[in-house]
Amino acid sequence: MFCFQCQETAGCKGCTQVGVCGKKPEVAAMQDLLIYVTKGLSAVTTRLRAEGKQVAREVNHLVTKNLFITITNANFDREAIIEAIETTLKVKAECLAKLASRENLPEAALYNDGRDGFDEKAKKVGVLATENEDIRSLRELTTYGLKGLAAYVKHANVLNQENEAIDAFIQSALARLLDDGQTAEQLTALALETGKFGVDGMALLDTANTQAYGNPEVTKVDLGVRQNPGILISGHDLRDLEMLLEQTEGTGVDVYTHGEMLPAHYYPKFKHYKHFAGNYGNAWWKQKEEFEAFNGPVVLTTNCLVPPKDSYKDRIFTTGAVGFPGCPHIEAKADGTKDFSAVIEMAKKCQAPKELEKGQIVGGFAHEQVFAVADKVVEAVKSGAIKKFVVMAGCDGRMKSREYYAEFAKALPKDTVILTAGCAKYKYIKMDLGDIGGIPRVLDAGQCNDSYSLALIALKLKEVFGLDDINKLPLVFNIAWYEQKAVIVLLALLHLGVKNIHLGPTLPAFLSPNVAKVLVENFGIGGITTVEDDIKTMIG
Ligand code: SF4
Ligand code: SF3
Repeated sequence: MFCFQCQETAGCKGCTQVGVCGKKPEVAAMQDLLIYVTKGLSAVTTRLRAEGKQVAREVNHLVTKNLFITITNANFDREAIIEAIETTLKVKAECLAKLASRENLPEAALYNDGRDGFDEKAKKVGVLATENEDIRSLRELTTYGLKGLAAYVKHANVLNQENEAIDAFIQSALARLLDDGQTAEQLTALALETGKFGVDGMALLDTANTQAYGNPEVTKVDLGVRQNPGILISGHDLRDLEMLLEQTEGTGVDVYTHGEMLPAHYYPKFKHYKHFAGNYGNAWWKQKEEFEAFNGPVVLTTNCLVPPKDSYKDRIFTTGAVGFPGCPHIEAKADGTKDFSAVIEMAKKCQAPKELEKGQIVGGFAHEQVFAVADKVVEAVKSGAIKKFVVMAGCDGRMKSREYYAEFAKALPKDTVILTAGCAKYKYIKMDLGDIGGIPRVLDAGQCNDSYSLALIALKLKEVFGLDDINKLPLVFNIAWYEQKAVIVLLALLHLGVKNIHLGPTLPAFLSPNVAKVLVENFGIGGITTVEDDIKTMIG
């Protein structure tokens, strides 16, 4: 196996024996093949569109789901991935039959085999199949951005928001990644274009979430537990949460969020559920201890799943793109609804969660909420009460080096405000960093995709201050990344013209020296050093 798509990749180079995430070689192989056949399908659908023919919505959804399945910590179930490959080959054959011409289609578009041949084929189509390291780097940078984008589009789709232009782009980009004729310049342009669609994808999801559940508002979220048995729901899918809340109402079972589901508490619609109890625990990587202590069933709606310990494995349920062998998977029915009754029945027989902590945290500073207090914010900047905003969005992770982010937040001068989104916030959101004239020093916009909100806030500030360039704002970016959703957020920020982003705790292993050089020279992207030095360079 060879995988270097996440920040924790072995030795900062690549996982070759087994994933640091727990992904086994036989799973990695099927993920490689799934990406290959999805690219093949995309070459066919892109040709269909060129011939003026329609591509069914279900095919678009299949492409995004396939990409989502291969995101770090989403799916460890080889059999489920094999089934996705078989489905994709079947759909591809149907699409091929509609084509007027198959001329010059890439090999992946025509590949067809049974499962007995999958392992042999997988050996030839992984990341290392591209020999030139710069081309490989650009191809993977784009692929990972597309995976993140696909995840966000999928969440929007389940809330009935569609954007055919984004799907067409994802597929044409995947098709171009098969094309050996693409130069480094063309692939660089493709990576940056992916960022444009990243903005569109996050906007689509923002519309989906806010239309369905209202605009996030400032909210205090309980960290303690109640007396009833509970269900813990993790991941990013708000529609899954909604169905779970509906189905648990009146059952005597409470619902708690974990990790990236925390921001659900900020949406008005979910506040109506009295049994929506609070947030339990921290970011994904602490789940082994926290799921154990929770006592009740846990529903994983997306990444990040850590291979579960036997002690609580029988309480893990997966849904959507997530999978783990031996854990029941809740499939959506034809109308998109899901039946969580098995989870609820299990919860009723479980003890209430063990309390890990008490208190509350505050969040809900997405675009509308911040726009509502824009005058106050602008005043604070003009008076000098706020000297700088520091965007610390992104992911958390288990590496010791990530303590940097907790220390950095603590060391920031008191006249700075942290803007955050994603699970990176768990490094500092429970610290009492105070406020500036009533404005909390940590403003949490929501999930990683709500980085879109942070971008809108920055654009609004640019407008209010009459600036012609977002980089003239008193705003610095110190982003923590882990998986591929952070890659699309990064590409989206580059598309919006943001320069001098600091990316840590390490730069992606998939950036070759030459590609890294291009990003440094054109966008001023840099890593992190020590808290002390970075405070000096970023804050001054
Ligand atoms: Fe390694 Fe990350 Fe790939 Fe897992 S996702 S195999 S940890 S690079
Ligand atoms: Fe976290 Fe996995 Fe990235 Fe959505 S849940 S930010 S790491």
